[in-house]
Amino acid sequence: MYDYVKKQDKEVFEALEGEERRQAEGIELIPSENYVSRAVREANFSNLTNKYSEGYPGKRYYGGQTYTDIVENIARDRAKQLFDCKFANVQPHAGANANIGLYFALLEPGDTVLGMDLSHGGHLTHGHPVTYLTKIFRFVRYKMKNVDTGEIDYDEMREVAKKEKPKIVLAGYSAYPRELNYAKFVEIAREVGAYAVMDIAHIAGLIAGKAMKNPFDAGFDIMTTTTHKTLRGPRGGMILTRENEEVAKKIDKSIFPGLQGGPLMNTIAGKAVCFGEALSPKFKKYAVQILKNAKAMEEVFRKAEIRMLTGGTDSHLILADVFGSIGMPGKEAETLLDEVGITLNKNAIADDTRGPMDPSGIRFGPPAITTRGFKEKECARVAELMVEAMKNKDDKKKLGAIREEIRTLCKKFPIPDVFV
Ligand code: DSN
Repeated sequence: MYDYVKKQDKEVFEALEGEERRQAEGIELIPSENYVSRAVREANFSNLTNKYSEGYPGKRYYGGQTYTDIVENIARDRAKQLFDCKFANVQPHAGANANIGLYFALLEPGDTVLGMDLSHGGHLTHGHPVTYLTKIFRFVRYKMKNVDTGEIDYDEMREVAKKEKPKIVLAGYSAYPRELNYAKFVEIAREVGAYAVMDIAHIAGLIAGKAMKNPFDAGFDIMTTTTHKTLRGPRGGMILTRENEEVAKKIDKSIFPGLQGGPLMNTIAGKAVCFGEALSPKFKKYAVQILKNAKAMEEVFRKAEIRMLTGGTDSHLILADVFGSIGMPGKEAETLLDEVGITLNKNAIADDTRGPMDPSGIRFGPPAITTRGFKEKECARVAELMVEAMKNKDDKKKLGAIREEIRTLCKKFPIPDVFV
């Protein structure tokens, strides 16, 4: 690995080697991260990185597209099969581009989007005031009714929808651990003549692996996603349209030439390989195991009496109020756990009284360690070690022992190369 970088560029080589070591010897609990297979890595670093392919298969602006067309068609076909829909655009460079491209496809400047309140788990690209999107579109909000159960306030959502007349009713989140009542979203969207859209970035792998429900089955019109989280592909985005061809055409035009230039064909090859893996029976087992592992971690936190937002999880992530429960701010927990070899992220909790750079919570989950082969027992142990470390933050000896145990666990479960 990295032979040519090693010969040519020592500085970059050392950083790459360091990251290889960090990933191999540490426990990755950021719920939006994962490991890709060697096949996905190879496709992603293939010489398709040399190719310009503006346009879509069969309709490109440059010559030499025999193989790019093959690769993009495979990616699109597999995506459609995975998520049971008629149209797929696999060109968005990222989840953010997928969402931005979608807004521009369906909205005029000044139009309204109804999305999850950002402090209750929504995402930057769902209309955070720091994004340029808010200079162009209006974003209005719904929230959880009860932060201890995660129940969404669907009555409030309906009221806001009737009053504000959104063109998009947007479901989806980056820090909300429960499954939604998809039928309610569709019902409210239909009542006000809006598109029902779900950003499935976090749970795409769980939907593809049939461990969670597919929002298309409840009638959602469009789904946007990243491909690198639970779906376990290369970094990138995608937009799926259930059946409306006119909408799918608008989306294609919006992504190219509206928003992006040449697609990253090497990444699209990685997506194609990842979607092939996700269609395999092994992937279904993987998706189901993520949910079991998250439950095992939830149980340990419950016993340790650390408050979890929404009371726990139905998915791959847990949001814990460590400041409220043990007086440790999220940032301190993130740093402390990093030192013992456990990576996760500090995270705001619903209606957090602390600032976003030093919030009350931590967000974590088992998608990456499940790829390593961890089952409930190992995941529960990792959660126990997290609690032990946080409750013994000044005991250097104890923290050293935890670091050693993490290293041993990682050696026992090396990052695999082959997933199918
Ligand atoms: N940064 C991603 C996450 O971690 O949830 C969302 O874009």
